[in-house]
Amino acid sequence: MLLNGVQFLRSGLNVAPRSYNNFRLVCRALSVQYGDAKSLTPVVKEYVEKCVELCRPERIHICDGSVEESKLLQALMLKQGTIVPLPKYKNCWLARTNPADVARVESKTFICTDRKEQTVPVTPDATPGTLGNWISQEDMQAAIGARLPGSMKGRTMYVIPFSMGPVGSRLSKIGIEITDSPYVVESMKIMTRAGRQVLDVLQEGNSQFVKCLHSVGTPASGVQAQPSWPCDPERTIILHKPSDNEIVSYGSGYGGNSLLGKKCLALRIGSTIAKREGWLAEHMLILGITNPQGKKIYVAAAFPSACGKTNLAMMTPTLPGYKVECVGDDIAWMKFDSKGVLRAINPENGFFGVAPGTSRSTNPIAMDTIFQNTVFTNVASTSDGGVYWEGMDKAQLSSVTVTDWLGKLWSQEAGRVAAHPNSRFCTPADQCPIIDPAWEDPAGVPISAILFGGRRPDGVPLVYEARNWAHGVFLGASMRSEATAAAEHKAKTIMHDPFAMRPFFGYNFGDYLAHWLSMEQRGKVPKIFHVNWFRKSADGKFLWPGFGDNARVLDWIFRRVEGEQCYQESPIGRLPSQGALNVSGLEDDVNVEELFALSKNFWQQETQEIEQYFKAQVGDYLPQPVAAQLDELKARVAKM
Ligand code: GTP
Ligand code: SPV
Ligand code: MN
Repeated sequence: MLLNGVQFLRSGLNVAPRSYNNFRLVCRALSVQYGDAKSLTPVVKEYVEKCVELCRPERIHICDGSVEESKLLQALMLKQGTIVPLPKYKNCWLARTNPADVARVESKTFICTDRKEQTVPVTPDATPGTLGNWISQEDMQAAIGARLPGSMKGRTMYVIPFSMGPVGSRLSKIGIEITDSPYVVESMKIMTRAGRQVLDVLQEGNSQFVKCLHSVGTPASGVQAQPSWPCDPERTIILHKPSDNEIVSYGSGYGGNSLLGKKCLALRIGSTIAKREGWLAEHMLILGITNPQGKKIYVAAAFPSACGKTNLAMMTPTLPGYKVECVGDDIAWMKFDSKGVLRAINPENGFFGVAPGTSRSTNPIAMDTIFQNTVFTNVASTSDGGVYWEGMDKAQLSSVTVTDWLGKLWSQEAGRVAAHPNSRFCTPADQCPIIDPAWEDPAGVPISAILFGGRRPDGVPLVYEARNWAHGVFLGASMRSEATAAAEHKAKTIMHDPFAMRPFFGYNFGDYLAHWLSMEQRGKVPKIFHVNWFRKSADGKFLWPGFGDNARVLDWIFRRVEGEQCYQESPIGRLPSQGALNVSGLEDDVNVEELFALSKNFWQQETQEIEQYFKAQVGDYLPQPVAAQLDELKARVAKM
């Protein structure tokens, strides 16, 4: 197929574009003429060619990952108005998106398999299903056919080779993201290991990679509401085809919709690879904690989006003698080693963290991380070249004017928020002052405990421990949490979010549960806990101070991992025994009794709700050991 006007820009160098008639020729010619193109393996070239034929870009840019390349892209985005500089900090930028493109769109996210039940449980009652959206091969092709042809017309197509996990590690996976958004390129260069070195690994015979095609698109009308942030919100769609390790995302430039290494590769496609290969790809932070005796363990924790992973991963313990170090804040890939130890890597290279609520008092470590080499999105800006969001120190506002995330002048009396609730910072992980020394260890870190949790204003105690592995799997399966701004759900309803993976499962949740249960046969499984920092009193106030004081909960968990008998049985699981939770030195009075109170009425309703959910959403796919855990819980609650 002949493609006119396809030009090639050698990445990082401001060389004059060359015209070719045929992209195949371009690739062949480049492999001779340009060093970078030579490093594209035949399979990568073939994929790039296919994308060119489909999307018809004006130019091609193969990313090398260099600083010079970033400078080039920043200059381009400045010119297009996509970003503005933040001169108060070093190499920091602010992007304001189209207000219709501010979060993940779960309703427009699909997994494509031959049969529906490979993607989601198919049950008579599941209308609609809430554990993912299935799409047929034909419908996926049609969706692509209706959107992608010519979608990059007039734009540059960027080819981003990236590694999820340390480059070359046995546990890492490679992706090639093709995108028409320079903002995505800059963000991917922070969030993943991207550039030349990844192509070298592919060249060394590891030809496997996940195909990630992304286009911000153009509305059917042909008119962009906000030219500085092109997108097509009406027709946004995010497609995954696990059998081909392929992702196609159209219409959104935001976060998990467009940075395809994150949720699309590391979780949705990742979970299907993990199932095949016998490991776990999870929506979990990883932290190292050292106790006052100098002993260190690693903990992984799954909380739904905007429920506290980044904050826990970087916390500053208020308990004397404890130290927390951060391995990752969002995703964990965990695999048993030959000795049966569960080892985890953080496949990411940066943090895409929620800005609102981040402050010196809640997360000083994040504040020490994010004010250099960072791209902020949808936060407010200040007239002295800085940023502002809800929860940040207000004292600084006395001497500046504030422009909100929509670009309008803002004041504290405005009666609206300055920053979008899902506004974020995108910042390199190695800038974190407490990044763990082993965070890039290709072997991963040993995991001693797994935490599940969510926003539960009522009924659920601060912490409890699973009785055994199957009970722990049941705790993950029955997780619920208040909806947040990370996706399009509006009301503050309590949603089921099993394993914090509801928006991220790559295959049938019933099979996922069976896979989790099978881990017990593969090695030494960690202890499992459920935590809830968000229980509220009758007057609507948080009962627990949270943040650094969550170290008090980690202390109890640490002692349980060490085998200390500091627990008592309860109908829902093991609670700290009387006085076992260290509350000494807490600044405010905490009503420990109310924090741990168990109500028979509440737990009867909760178990009924879980039963209903399993029946409607999981049906016959629910593994028997999980069903048995629910029956046992019901029986214990009945005796309360
Ligand atoms: P994603 O990046 O969307 O996956 O979110 P996350 O799980 O990393 O959530 P994050 O740590 O960014 O926290 C989200 C919001 O919850 C922020 O506004 C925090 O200030 C708030 N938060 C985090 N930890 C606590 C806590 O212990 N107590 C209370 N009350 N709020 C918290
Ligand atoms: C989440 O929503 O869980 C996130 C943010 O971590 S995003 O990358 O947009 O998915
Ligand atoms: Mn997340």
